[in-house]
Amino acid sequence: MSRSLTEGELKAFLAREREKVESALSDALSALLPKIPEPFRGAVQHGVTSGGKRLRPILCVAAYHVSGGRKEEIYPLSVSLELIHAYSLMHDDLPCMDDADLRRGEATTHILHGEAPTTVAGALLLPGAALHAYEAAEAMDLPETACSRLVLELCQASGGGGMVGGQVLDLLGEEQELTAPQLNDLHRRKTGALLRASLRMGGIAAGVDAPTLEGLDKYGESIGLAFQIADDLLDATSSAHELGKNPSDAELGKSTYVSLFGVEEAHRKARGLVESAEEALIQAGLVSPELVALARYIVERKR
Ligand code: GRG
Repeated sequence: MSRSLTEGELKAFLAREREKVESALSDALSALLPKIPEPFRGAVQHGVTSGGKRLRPILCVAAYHVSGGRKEEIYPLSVSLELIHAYSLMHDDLPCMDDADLRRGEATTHILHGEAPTTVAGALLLPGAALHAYEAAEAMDLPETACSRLVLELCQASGGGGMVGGQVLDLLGEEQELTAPQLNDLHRRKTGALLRASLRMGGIAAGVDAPTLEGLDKYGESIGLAFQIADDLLDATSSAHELGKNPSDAELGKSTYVSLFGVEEAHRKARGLVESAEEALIQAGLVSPELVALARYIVERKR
């Protein structure tokens, strides 16, 4: 069994990492906000700073560290992933998508700031994140090829073959019973692609060789799917108040791992994927109690 962090160590690790991520996000916002007219800034600010677990940057930094990377400038690079994630949640909550009024226990961005500013905020964050990633990679003194590759990873994960494509499949799949392969394809793109890119970008920033990148990739793919199964389990077994968000998957008529397999089997699948993630690290010779603990946290979290 791989070495993990104790509960206390994980709590301290997450708190420490979140603080650094928040600080890098605040710097990123200071660069982005002056580029848009003042009335639109509140929506961007809210979407990016209204809480969240900050898992994607934390995974990116952990992958960088286990790959031998030591520069503090990894934090600015890692938050490019969070800028994409923030845009996706803001747009996902819009009336033309999931029409949600509650997220992270608070009113959603369009409820507080209006639909047009929220649409603008998402549109600003998408290229803003790519630009931020490139500039952060340059500030790490990475070679030009690595800087371009990092932006490529971010854009591929966010685009039609990744998150946006997955969201389209999700919208088209409402009120339909999807098969397991269809559900896997949807979530590998919608949720999994950005999580997987988090690991890959950490590895690329550290200059890993191909087999190590492959190990991080496999870990990322497994936790990406495990994350979604855990999300479906939480959605099916917790109230909107406990989760701090609405509407539920059932209210939206969505197929989920729980509707397809039931609670027990979904739990079993999520645990199996965590084991696969740990195995991928072992196979690549990557020793990271942090990544092991994060994989377990992803399926045991309560939010
Ligand atoms: C134009 C079709 C089109 C799409 C735009 C809206 C969109 C792009 C993509 C939606 C992607 C999406 C909402 C994926 C869900 C991912 C997910 C499970 C989010 C929850 O992640 P957590 O738990 O959130 O990490 P916190 O709140 O902790 O940040």
